[in-house]
Amino acid sequence: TKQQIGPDAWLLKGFALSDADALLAAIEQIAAQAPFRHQVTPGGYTMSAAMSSCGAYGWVTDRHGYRYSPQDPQSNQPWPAIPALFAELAERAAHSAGFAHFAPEACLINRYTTGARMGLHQDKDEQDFTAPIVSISLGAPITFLFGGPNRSDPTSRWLLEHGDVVVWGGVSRLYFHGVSPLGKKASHPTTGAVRYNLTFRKVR
Ligand code: MD5
Ligand code: FE
Repeated sequence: TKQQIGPDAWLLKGFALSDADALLAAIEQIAAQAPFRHQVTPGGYTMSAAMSSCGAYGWVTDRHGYRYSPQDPQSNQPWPAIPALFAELAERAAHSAGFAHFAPEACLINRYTTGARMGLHQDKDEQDFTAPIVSISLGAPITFLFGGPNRSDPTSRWLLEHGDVVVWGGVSRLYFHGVSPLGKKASHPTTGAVRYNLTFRKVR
């Protein structure tokens, strides 16, 4: 089913379910080359979600700022390529939400364990805000918080479960959003108490 959660923002319930096992296997392969790490923000905070990336660019943060980098700063090697399955699925999801020909350049992979969260923020390190962002949730469920163009706007809450895909475009693309801490009882038969989120982005 397709639910509208904001202007040009769509929740595609279970869209990736039939590909979930293959996605998880691919994440494991990517992490063997570009291990999950807890990055530090410019403000000096260590992020509770561990991250890796694949694609032409990966999202990195350190004391100096946030940016997209063609290399993994941990290895000084290029990031692993985006698997064909990832790119095809992201393109299909974007298309079904009304965005034709989406070709992601970056795939950020977030890994949440119990208590990990992501505070309200905007994604604005990309140069092209006309391209949508596609997100795929795998593993344990989490509550997604979706606000508006201002930090102080009220938030709506949406449960993101294994296999769910969300597409953000248009003005929703710059709305504040985050996720609540992963619950102590949150789990999934395949991943246990772990949630993965893939976000596909056009960067340049
Ligand atoms: C997550 N990730 O579940 C969250 C939410 C991120 C991030 O926010 O930046 O990695 S996935 C939802 C999301 C991603 C990008 C943009 C928007 C929502 N949005 O424009 O609302 O790991
Ligand atoms: Fe975000």
